[in-house]
Amino acid sequence: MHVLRDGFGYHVSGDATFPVNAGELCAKGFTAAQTLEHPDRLRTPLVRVDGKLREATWDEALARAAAGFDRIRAARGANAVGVFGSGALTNEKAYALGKFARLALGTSNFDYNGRFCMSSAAAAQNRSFGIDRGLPFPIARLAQTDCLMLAGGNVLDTMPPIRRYITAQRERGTLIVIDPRRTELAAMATLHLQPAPGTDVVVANAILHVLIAERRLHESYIAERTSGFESLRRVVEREFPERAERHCGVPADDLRRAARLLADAASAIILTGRGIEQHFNGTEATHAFINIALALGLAGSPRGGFGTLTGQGNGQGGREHGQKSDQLPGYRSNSSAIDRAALAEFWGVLPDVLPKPGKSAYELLAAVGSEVSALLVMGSNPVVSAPNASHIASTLASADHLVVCDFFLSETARLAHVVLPVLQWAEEDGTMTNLEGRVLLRERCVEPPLGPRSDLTILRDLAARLGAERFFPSDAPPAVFDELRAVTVGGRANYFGITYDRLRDGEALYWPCPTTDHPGTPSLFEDTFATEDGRAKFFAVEMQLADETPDADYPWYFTTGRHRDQYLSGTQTRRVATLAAAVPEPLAEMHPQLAERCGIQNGSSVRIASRRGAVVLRAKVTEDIRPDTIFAAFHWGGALCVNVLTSDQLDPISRMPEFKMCAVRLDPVHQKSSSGGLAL
Ligand SMILES: Nc1nc2c(c(=O)[nH]1)N[C@H]1C(S)=C(S)[C@@H](COP(=O)(O)OP(=O)(O)OC[C@H]3O[C@@H](n4cnc5c(=O)[nH]c(N)nc54)[C@H](O)[C@@H]3O)O[C@H]1N2
Ligand SMILES: Nc1nc2c(c(=O)[nH]1)N[C@H]1C(S)=C(S)[C@@H](COP(=O)(O)OP(=O)(O)OC[C@H]3O[C@@H](n4cnc5c(=O)[nH]c(N)nc54)[C@H](O)[C@@H]3O)O[C@H]1N2
Ligand SMILES: [Mo]
Repeated sequence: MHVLRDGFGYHVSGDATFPVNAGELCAKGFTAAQTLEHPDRLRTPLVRVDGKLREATWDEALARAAAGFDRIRAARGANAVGVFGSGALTNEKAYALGKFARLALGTSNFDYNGRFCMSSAAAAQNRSFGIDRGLPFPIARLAQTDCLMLAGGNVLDTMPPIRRYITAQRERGTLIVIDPRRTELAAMATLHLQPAPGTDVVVANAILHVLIAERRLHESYIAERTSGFESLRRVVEREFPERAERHCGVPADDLRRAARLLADAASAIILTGRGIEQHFNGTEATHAFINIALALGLAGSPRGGFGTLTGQGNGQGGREHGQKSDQLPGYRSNSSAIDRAALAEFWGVLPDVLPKPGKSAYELLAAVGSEVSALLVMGSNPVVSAPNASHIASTLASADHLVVCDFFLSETARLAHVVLPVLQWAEEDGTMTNLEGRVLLRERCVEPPLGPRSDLTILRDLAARLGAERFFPSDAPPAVFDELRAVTVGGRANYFGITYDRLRDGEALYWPCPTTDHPGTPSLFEDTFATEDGRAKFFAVEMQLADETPDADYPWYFTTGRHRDQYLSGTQTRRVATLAAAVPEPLAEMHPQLAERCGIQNGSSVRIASRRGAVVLRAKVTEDIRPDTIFAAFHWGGALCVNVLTSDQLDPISRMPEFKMCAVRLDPVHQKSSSGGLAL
């Protein structure tokens, strides 16, 4: 990526020599420079005095931030101080933030927004393969596969540069898309399965049922490379396509056709996205698709593979370096005594000093104001992006001490006691790890403005004020990366051989990369899986109903996702004029039959209510969605925040919230009614 400056400001362009995207950027990428000099950019720390945020010096703001943590820790114990991190952070920052939580604060209660993103995918891949790397193979393989199945991913909107791989794949073979909406991708597919939200386990099990019934399994692969197939077979043998059809609404013949398209192809790849993972049973849903990939002998084979599409900029690296309490840097586990001892030795502390796993992201946010009195937020805006958002807005508003590091005054920062303004992506160095497990160096390309500071500097300075100076010898990204590399030796995500110099030389380095002359590992699992016995594990999973499903009072499914021209909680993209003009508000997508039944016209206002809250949005009446389902994007706060509707039921394995299904009712809003309308 290049950033140039002319009389109109900064401009971003792609790097045509970079193989992953061949220089192609999405609308968010090439407009990203508009956030650098945006008038809303925070340039001075803010502190809350007499209920209001006012400007402060760095000294005052850091002193207040640290004093608040110290006071609460002394009064209520270290676990009363929480930390909430992000997949937007570089590897260096993710590592430093986890170290800060463990050693400067000593708390068990830290997690990050990736719990809302990749946790179900990660849990399932770890359990089945022993390692979680989004794609265990280079992304270019997508273009070379005869059959591609994408379950719950809308990649043409959420990863636009992937289009060239999908177009090439489509020219060569067949594409199966599983989505309650007919997205542009689904419209391109050979076969589009349109299940009711939250019923993907049924879809996958029925496909596997057909593969078993029609004897299309890869028997020798199952025998030699996997374990657990027999108990799965017993479960899946009951999942007749006709029975599945009754649960998920996908015609039985389409389920059969999906199985045959997969089995007939000489090579096949199965990918999952948030559509199947962000559910109370998202880990099991991911297993259901891994099961198909294993039954066909695809994972770790040149004939195909299984992968998940990583979300945020550093969604992959963000989950490898210890910014969540159940996991240690280098993708080590905090439940393993060996892993704890290795890290403790490296950091020069006794293993007992390392806090045990604490609360997961939603549980942590929900505990603020009660068990947790203080919170440090770095790189997230949970007031907009957490499920059951009005509840989270009220818990955060009741914090004794909320410190937010951001470059804009996000909805979350508005509630803070201390706001620390940070540098942006173009203004400092750092590494990110992409969805293929390939480490990228993002070098500083513009002069940092006066005022904001790096997250790394803030962590070092806070640590010094908390008496933990010796653990943070440097805030320079290369020095922090060198420490991270050394810590990962012996871990599953071994980065030791990856250096800034090698990355600058343009080497394509995929972890694990244990030595500086090691070429990295573009493809995993070719000979063995990373499980204890080297075999990939089948998991017998069955459809379960969520706590909440449509009923007489709340008769429709509501699901959420993204728009191509907005990003996550919208703090950045809502401030970019071209993007805000292209997509100024969330629309409630619904089928003409549903609209008619509820007395709603295209473009009119509709009140959507769940058991937790209500929003008024404008309706987009479209045939591209199931007649029992409403979809809206979650990029807005305030009166347009759709997360006030979503459910906070959590996946028992991954602790992922149920973002993709809740039960709602719909009522037309007459423009003059007292309940408001868009002006709310
Ligand atoms: N433009 C844009 N791009 C982004 C982002 C963004 O905010 N904006 N965010 C980034 C991040 S962090 C992430 S995690 C990725 C996410 O990337 P995706 O997973 O592709 O995105 P989503 O829109 O959340 O969900 C994908 C699809 O799942 C469908 N879906 C909803 N419920 C269900 C269900 O129950 N079953 C099935 N099978 N499908 C369902 C939705 O209709 C939607 O089309 O995108 C990344 N890219
Ligand atoms: N209903 C519904 N809700 C969802 C989802 C869904 O599909 N449906 N998806 C979930 C998913 S997958 C995700 S990833 C989450 C994400 O949701 P959030 O965690 O809220 O992510 P962002 O909107 O990217 O918030 C990042 C904030 O950090 C700031 N920021 C960016 N980079 C940096 C940095 O380097 N340092 C610091 N200090 N700040 C920075 C930005 O300005 C912004 O305010 O939303 C989740 N919420
Ligand atoms: Mo995400």
